[in-house]
Amino acid sequence: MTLPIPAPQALPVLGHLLAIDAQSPVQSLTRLLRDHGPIAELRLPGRRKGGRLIVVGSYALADELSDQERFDKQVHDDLEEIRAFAGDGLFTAETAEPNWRRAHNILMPAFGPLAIRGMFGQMQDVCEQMLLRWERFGPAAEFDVADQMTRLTLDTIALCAFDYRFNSFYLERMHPFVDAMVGALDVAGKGGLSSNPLHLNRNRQYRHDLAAIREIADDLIRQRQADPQADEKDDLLALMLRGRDPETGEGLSLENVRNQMVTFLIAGHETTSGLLSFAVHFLLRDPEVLRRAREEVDRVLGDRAVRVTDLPKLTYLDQVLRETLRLWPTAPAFGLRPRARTIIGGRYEVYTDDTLLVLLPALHRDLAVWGPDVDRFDPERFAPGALEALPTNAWKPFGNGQRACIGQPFAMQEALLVLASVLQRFDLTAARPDAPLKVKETLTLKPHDLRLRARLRGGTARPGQPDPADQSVAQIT
Ligand code: FDE
Repeated sequence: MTLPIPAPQALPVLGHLLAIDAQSPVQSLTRLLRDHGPIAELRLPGRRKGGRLIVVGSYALADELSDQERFDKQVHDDLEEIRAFAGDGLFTAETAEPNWRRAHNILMPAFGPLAIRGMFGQMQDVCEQMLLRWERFGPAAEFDVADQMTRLTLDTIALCAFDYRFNSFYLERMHPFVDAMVGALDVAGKGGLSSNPLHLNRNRQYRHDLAAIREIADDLIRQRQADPQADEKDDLLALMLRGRDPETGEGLSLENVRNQMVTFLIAGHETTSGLLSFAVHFLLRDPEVLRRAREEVDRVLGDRAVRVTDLPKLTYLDQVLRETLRLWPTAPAFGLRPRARTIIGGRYEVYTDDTLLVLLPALHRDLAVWGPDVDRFDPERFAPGALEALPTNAWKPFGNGQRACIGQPFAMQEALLVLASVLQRFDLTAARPDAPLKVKETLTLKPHDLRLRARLRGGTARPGQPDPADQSVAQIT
């Protein structure tokens, strides 16, 4: 016997539109599931995909849906909109599109552990720029954490992947590419091109932004092709241009390379920036967590710069990052569809055109897994021992299976390095300690208007400066 999927009270025409706050859909859906139960069918006007939109937020259902034999990634409505500029890049491609597997096979090695270690010096180079800036502005200056972290993560992915410098820390306004990307993401989040005549300007700006994104990416490709030393480079772009899929011997078209570049810039910066910003929020709010984190940094690093070999020893910081991603998974949902008509949860029938949205902030607050104090920030949940005891598929901030995040090791290495360097060098304080956390939603989640002050720590004059003799650190020029 199957049952209809429970739907919250709906209005005619508008369906559940009013139950969902347009400014913070993820947070309102998370509350909705908490009150309504772990599965809900939502009726929303103006959806692009056929089929139903079904949101799930329990461990039991997420575990069942993580079976790749039964479910495949669904490029859900929001991702469909990003296709306007990321095209058939990895994030927005259907698994069945030939370009997905081709690019996946070619680019996987570039994100393996060894390759990521090789990017450490460039990550440190960008991190140094941020720290130096904080130092120069001095202890009275207030920084918007998400703004700083976004400059950092954008510059880092561009430098590591394409050997290109956005130099965001030297510019008041961000690089035109960033403006175009932020503008386009914003409009995409509102549904893309609009038929409403009042939106003429918005549409014009959107077309302009899309064209700018393509032009800048194409220009980077042309510069690389014209570079006499291009053959010596072994970054992601080089691999995209030269790599061959071992299964088929085929390479990527230039159009697909451009789509991948845009994809990596988008996927590689907003999410990691949010992760670092939320981690800073939790450290500022919890003196005991901050004390333990800093104790670890001082014990492992002392006064010298972080080396890539230190990272596996920063186990408490790693716990802090994982717990941060539990409470605020910055890419907050992923979509699945059944490969064939099937029954989930023992009683709900689902069809191949349905979108099943796994809502991560709800999954990560399932009382059955995390206990009664799910809202409490507690890195001990990921302590050795506790970590192994967690059920598979209870924590999914990087998605699932073959369509999981290719950038996970990259993002975690970058976040560890940055947190460790910041704690080593500065005393941090919240500039507005009483302000409650506000979470801003675009496609990703980020703390809104979180501000900090950073005072250089006493003792050694400038602890943690990379040592030029150390092979594993950046050459800072
Ligand atoms: C992916 C991803 C995912 C899945 C989605 C879906 O399914 O739809 C997720 C959930 C994620 N990702 C998450 C994240 C978080 C963080 C921090 C990150 N992420 C980061 C990063 C960095 C980089 C570079 C990246 N990332 C990238 C990426 C890509 C390319 C992708 C797609 C893959 C495939 O193939 O599909 C992803 N990512 Fe991430």
